Amino acid sequence: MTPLSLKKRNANSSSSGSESLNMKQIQPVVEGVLRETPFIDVHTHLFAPAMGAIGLWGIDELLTYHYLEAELFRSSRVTPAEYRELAKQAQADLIWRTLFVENCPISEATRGVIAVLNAFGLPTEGPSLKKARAFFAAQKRELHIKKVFALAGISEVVMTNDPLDPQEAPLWMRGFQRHPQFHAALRLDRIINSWPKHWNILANQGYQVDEQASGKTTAEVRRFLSDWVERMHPVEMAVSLPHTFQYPAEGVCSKLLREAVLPSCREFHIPMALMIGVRYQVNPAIRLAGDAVGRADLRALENICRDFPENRFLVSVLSRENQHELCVYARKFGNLLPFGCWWFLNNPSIVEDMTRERIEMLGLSFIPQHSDARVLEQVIYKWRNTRRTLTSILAGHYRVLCEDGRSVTRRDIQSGVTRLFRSNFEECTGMRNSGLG
Ligand code: RAT
Ligand code: ZN
Repeated sequence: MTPLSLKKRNANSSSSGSESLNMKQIQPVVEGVLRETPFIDVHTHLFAPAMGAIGLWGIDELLTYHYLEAELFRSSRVTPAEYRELAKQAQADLIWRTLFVENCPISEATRGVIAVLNAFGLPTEGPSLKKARAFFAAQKRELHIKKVFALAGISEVVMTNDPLDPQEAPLWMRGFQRHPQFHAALRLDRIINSWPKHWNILANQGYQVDEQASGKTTAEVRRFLSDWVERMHPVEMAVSLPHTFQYPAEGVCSKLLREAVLPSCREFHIPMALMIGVRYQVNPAIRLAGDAVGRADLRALENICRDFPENRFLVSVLSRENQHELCVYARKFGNLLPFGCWWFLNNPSIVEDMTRERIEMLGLSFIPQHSDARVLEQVIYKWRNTRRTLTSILAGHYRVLCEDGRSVTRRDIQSGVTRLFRSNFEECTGMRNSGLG
């Protein structure tokens, strides 16, 4: 069902929402509030419509999502090299045949495609993708985005914007029509994680930097960041970090964080999103699908949160084994806001565990989920799944609160859901006050 806007919902609401709910009423009210509250999707790989072809959408992109490519190589004898030789439609056909026709699409990522097809009334079975291709080809981009956001129950998304990406950077340099529902995030992986491979791009643009990050380098990286903040108006800076990440440490990564990136975040009053725990390219043959996970030493996070008390940090960790520690650190540091069940964690069984623990330890002071969508229509299934999983979890927590002697109202539930899926992020980024984004 299409979520209503906040305004419309309030107008439709027959009661003030302040009456106590009985045990039986709690779950349906939670379900309704989750359905009707438009969420902010705080981390995606989607792009504003005016950014053109780098924004992925439609059935062929949905089927060649790297989560599904990883599954293809488990159920087919095709090699990664043979798969790469195929044109996009042939890759999509192969994945459809292998994972959806010859096998039952029961995994999380395959079921997602089914849910998207179903949301648009398209066939979910059979060998041919003809109808789906015709449907997506007929969509007008702007209108389609509106429809998709409404089906997903989201009001806006945060993109991932890499200033050193050879396809993306020229778009920002030229300028394009910004879209109010697509916020920028200044993503710094190439600078923070692989400076030796990228410093010369900055040097060629006239910044006085060197490979060792000596001399004027950190001041010049700050100048670079300042130029990009002006260009992008990002709601945050962001980086994904390996499971081996240490702070403080010898080397360029620590130095750039300490002397350039975090001071810039402070200067511009924007948070830093740290996504920790990737083991990059354990199988390079399958490219984007080839990253894995490793348990990180979160004392690095402890050191950062303590050493930079004026900075705000949005943090997601990839290893399941790190989740408890992350909650403990969030209890120690008010400048740390845990977000999302990232990547390999975005499966209902794990989301359920993590979310229960976060509520028990942090109340409502975290952001339960982001979609990480790379293909527009994925937000439909990813947010549907989140709402489904969250309904019983939240209802359960409100019911035990009731049992323990505190009445619960619709208003409590509405303000809780709004805090989790909107205002924690709005406050952390200051996006509503600053006009950024
Ligand atoms: O979930 C994903 O698609 C990953 O490949 C990554 O994009 C990860 O979310 C990231 O932002 O680095
Ligand atoms: Zn991502």
